[in-house]
Amino acid sequence: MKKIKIILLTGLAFLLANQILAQSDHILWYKQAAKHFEETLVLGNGKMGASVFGGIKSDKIYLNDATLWSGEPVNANMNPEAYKNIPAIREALKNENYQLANELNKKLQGSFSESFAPLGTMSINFKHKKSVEKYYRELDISTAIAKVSYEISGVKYTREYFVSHPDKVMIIKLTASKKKALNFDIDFNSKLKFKTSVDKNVFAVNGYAPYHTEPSYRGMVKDAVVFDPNRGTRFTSLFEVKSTDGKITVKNDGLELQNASEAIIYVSIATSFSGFDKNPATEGLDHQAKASGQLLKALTKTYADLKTAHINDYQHFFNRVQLNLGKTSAPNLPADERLKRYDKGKEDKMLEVLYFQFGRYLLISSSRTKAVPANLQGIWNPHIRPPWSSNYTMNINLEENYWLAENTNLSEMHLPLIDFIGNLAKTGKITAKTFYDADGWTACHNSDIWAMSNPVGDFGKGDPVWANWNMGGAWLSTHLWEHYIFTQDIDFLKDKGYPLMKGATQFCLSWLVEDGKGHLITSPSTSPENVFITTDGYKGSTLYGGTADLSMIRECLQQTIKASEILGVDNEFRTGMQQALAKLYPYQIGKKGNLQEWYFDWEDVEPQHRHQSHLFGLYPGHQVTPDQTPNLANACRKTLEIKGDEATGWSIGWRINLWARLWDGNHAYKLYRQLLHAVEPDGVKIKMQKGGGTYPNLLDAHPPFQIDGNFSGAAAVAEMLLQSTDDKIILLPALPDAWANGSVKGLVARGGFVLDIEWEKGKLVSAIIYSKTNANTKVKYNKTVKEIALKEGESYRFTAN
Ligand code: FUC
Repeated sequence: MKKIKIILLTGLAFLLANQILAQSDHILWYKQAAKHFEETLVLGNGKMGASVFGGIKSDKIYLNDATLWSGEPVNANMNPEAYKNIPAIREALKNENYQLANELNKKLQGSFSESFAPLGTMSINFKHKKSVEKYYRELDISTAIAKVSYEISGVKYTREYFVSHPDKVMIIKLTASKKKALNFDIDFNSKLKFKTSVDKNVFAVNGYAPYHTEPSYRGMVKDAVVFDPNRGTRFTSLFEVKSTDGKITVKNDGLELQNASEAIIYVSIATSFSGFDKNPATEGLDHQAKASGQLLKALTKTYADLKTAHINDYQHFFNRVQLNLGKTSAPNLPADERLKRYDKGKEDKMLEVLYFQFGRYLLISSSRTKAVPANLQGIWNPHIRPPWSSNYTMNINLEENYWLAENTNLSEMHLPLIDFIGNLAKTGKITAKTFYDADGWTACHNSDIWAMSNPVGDFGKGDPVWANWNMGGAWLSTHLWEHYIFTQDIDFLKDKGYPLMKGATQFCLSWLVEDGKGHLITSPSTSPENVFITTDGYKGSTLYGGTADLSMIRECLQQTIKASEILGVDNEFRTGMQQALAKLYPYQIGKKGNLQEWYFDWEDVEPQHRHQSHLFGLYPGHQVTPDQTPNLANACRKTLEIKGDEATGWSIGWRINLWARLWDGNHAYKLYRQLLHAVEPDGVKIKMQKGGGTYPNLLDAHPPFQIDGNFSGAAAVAEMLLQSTDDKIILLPALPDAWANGSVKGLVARGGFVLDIEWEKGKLVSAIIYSKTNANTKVKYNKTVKEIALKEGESYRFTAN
């Protein structure tokens, strides 16, 4: 009897440990407040960002607005005669004089981009004197709500924070379990210029961003951050407190609340940004009216209503995808300790699910502002000269931010990028003409909220290895096609997508030149951000016919051809595209069995370099697959093997997707674990080659913090479970042994399909394929291929038998 009791009790304890105390797949929690930015809980409504420290005596919250950048509309016509240097560069390259070509290439440079600006820091300062017990801080990504709680002398204090998209404000609710125990004041500080004032119950901040900020990597240059009261983007930040029982005092330096048991803080932000081509000082939005309109409207609602509206809005997107990777035996630990434990090789499937869903959480929270995509740090940045200006880096990072948008069922969050591409096409038309004497439009290495599209480098001071890359138009145009092929939105393709794709293609067609051996190539060319060694031992970056350029152009041409066929337009133009496509210099396999990065089979200065743009055709492109092009797939594999598994966060994220496309689930999984390598929060220390991973708040570490790794990591999980092309869906193409049992609901496949997949012991059980339109496709699992034709709203159950 006693024995049975013990067994029962042990069983119960086990159950409790696994069910109730088991690791969460949606909550990150901590036993302490954040000390560093990389420990804060990030919240956002797609425009306003907040990074919550949750401090006990003083709770710091970094505030951001996606539209607050340094700078003003860019003069795209900044170097009108740059193109005149092209014949000389081409001549030097023809003569294999790479050094001269590289020097001349510097003449094809313009100004640097502007920087994403930090709006400021609000602090909620408490009058606590005694020591604190039971401190707890969490972010629940199933509701997008953060919480803090603790006890002091038996009094329980709680805080609840969210940033609402429907109500456009940040809300913080504070409670104390004892009457009059809640006492705090609120103040504000900023690295920007600002003034505070009182307007009835509102503590108001009005300020402005620099009209120019130099990239941080330029060091201590003169006038690195310049302000002018009559220039730059303006902002307003309003704070109001509502309390049922406390006394509120509003002063010129902040707000004070005394003797309350409950309070709600409302924070409303607006900027004067009114478009990439509008001067934010003279043609800007009425930011004061906007901020106060938002605030007044929110104040009329109850806390419960605000919270319900926020959760409903957020979950409308978030709940579309559910991932289950089976049972876990991991104990319930705070996120920081959990990462460290996982880093030692321990199992924690719920953390793997959490990281995937966290990527989706971040995209919903940072990408809902028209034509303002998530930047290098999403929308969360405390630095006035942030790493790499927290800008849009288009030789990988901006595109990588959006790899998860379509396949993880967040297509609406792709739209800010798509509209931004529309802006880039406008400045990019001038860039194409003035820098490259070319038709259409293109964009280069960097951009910013002003949609700058010129090559950077401060008119000749930049190293062409990064400054001169000009394939932004070709790469970005693939996002337009992907948006169409996933959504099947033909109106989008006709009205918005195709015209922009055509413009990007026109640039490619007029930029291509003959190599003298019957092929088309780019000249000059660079391959992000790698350095070759010629057979003579010269180390350089300007060459002709780089593989990365050609694979982006190939993808752009293939997709624009298909789009023109679907729309039944531009027959003659299509013939031109087809002819060019057939003449592109093909992929080459090098003596090491690798996919050649350079026109010739040259060595690399850094064979393990983080960039791998010449593998673009494998991922995110669709030119290389293990079954259709096995030799090229093997060459890509060889390149990845040479590169090894250590890299920066974004590079690891990309490599997971590359291995997934090689259908090597176990290698992809190995790198997924690597992406979750625990990195200490240490501010802005930069590591260029290795050391990528994850900070305690689950944000990606380049290092420093860069959000692309989060997004590509999430995209890669989907890519391991489901791949698709225009006419094929592949089920579980790269399922790792570690994920033997599981299910996923709501992943999206090209062709307008939504899938629920279930597997056991590493084998498919079934897949339900739901069609959003009338469509045909082939469904493949291992060797089984079935053709299906579905009407809008119909679904099909696929089993492997
Ligand atoms: C490119 C990369 C760096 C970094 C920066 C934002 O220049 O080479 O690693 O991600 O962009």
